[in-house]
Amino acid sequence: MSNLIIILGDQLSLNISSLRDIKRDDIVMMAEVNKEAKYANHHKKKLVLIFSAMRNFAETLRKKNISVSYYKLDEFNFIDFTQAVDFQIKKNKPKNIIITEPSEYRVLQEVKSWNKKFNIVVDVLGDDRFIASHYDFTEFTKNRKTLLMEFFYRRMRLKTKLLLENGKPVGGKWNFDSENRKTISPKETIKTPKKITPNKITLEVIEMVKKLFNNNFGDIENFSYATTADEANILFEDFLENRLKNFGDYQDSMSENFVFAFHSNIALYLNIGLLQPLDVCKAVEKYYYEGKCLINSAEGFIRQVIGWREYIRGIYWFKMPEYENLNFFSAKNKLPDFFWDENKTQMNCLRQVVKQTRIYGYSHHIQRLMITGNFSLLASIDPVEINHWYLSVYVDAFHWVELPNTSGMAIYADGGIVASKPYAASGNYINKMSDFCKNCQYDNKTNNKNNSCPFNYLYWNFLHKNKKLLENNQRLKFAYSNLKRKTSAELDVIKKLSSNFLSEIRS
Ligand code: DLZ
Ligand code: SF4
Repeated sequence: MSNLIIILGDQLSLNISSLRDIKRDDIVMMAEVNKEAKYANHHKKKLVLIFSAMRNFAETLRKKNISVSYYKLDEFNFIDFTQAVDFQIKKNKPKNIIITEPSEYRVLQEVKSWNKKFNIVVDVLGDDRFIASHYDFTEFTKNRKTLLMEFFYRRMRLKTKLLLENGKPVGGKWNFDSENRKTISPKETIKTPKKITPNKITLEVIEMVKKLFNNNFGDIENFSYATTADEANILFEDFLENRLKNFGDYQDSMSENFVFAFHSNIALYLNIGLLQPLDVCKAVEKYYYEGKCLINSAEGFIRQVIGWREYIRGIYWFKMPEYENLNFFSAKNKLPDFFWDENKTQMNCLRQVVKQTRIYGYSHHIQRLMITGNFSLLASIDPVEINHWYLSVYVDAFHWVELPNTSGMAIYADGGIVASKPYAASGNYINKMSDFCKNCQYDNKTNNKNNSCPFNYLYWNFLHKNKKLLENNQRLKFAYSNLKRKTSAELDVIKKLSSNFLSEIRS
């Protein structure tokens, strides 16, 4: 009797554990299902990416003489994975089910129900495409007062031996974050990333998404992302050759004039399995050793992949399911409409970021953290609403990576598990790190006028409102000593402007 191997939409890697011991008569099942397609208002390009990459992966398996049962959404219209599995079991009567552990809590619960429901052995294998196992992360958490990323990252450097010489970090320190903060001069020329021409499968999926998901967020036009491992490698090579060199210096910089800047934009491929974390890090390390980039670029890139990405996944599994409901500031405001339509705000920074997001399903990490995230923090947006937004609009967003990045890093809803302080900032920071303010109708220099930059008064309002919760945080000492210098008359104006602004976006 054959086994049924299930491959999920973010498990598109030939080296995945579920395929490792595949036998000749085993059958692979892949299914496009309504529940996954509809649990968020997924960006149209995200749906195209996932369905096309799934269909392309099925073809790759078939070329290796593996039998694949593939269920398209517009042909089978299955409700969820369980309905697809039920159909498959009735058709093939497999001995066992084999599956690599789903990356998301919700899906794992569904998989766990199959043993009882179908009276079948379900073999859930670990996902060793990640560098840290669940065991590694639990070991890291033992006897620790805080779970900050830095110490976890050092363990990952030791484990992978990346940028390590005789057990010591290359360049003399572990972290070059302080050298990642230059702003890009308008004179700088940046080669725009290579584009992939959609293949036949992608064109077919585009038509399906237009038909079934026409009202979802985002533009579907000009889809040029990779949908196979070979194509993703072409795009990664393009980053290595043309952008890695400057990535370190400028990774925090933001501008109206560029979208991807010197970023790699490979999270979407890592997260669905078209690229492997260790492979991309080794390629970057090689570039550094060959003298083709400086340490701040190589270390900055590797930190994002083996440090931050793995750490976020560790936090997700360590803290779920409670993590989803955390709301440290009891934030309750609704997400403003302009998060879905940039024309509904005059705040140029938000306008630009939402516009890029609508077109590409992408904005880089500082835009996510310091523009949309910072705004949501200062404006007390309900964590459920802002998490749903991030999960929907970014092509790389999956629950395991989106939730801790948003609730932990961007809006501090977890009360300091991930971040050592809330990343609250006034318009001053945005003005320093971007060119958004020069084309904005709001005045970045003041916080007490009707046309003052809303980030300015919302920032002081936030600190004032949450004084009890935050004033003992050592990293906010400077901010609170500045707040103390404000007169009560100044604070009254700040509170009034904030309340007016918030009541406007609430309605
Ligand atoms: C995000 C997504 C979407 C939109 N659709 C599917 C799908 O139809 N079939 C599938 O196997 N996976 C899909 N995914 C990815 C899943 O939501 C989820 O992230 C993974 O299955 C891991 O838990
Ligand atoms: Fe954003 Fe304020 Fe700058 Fe306008 S002035 S772009 S609202 S930070």
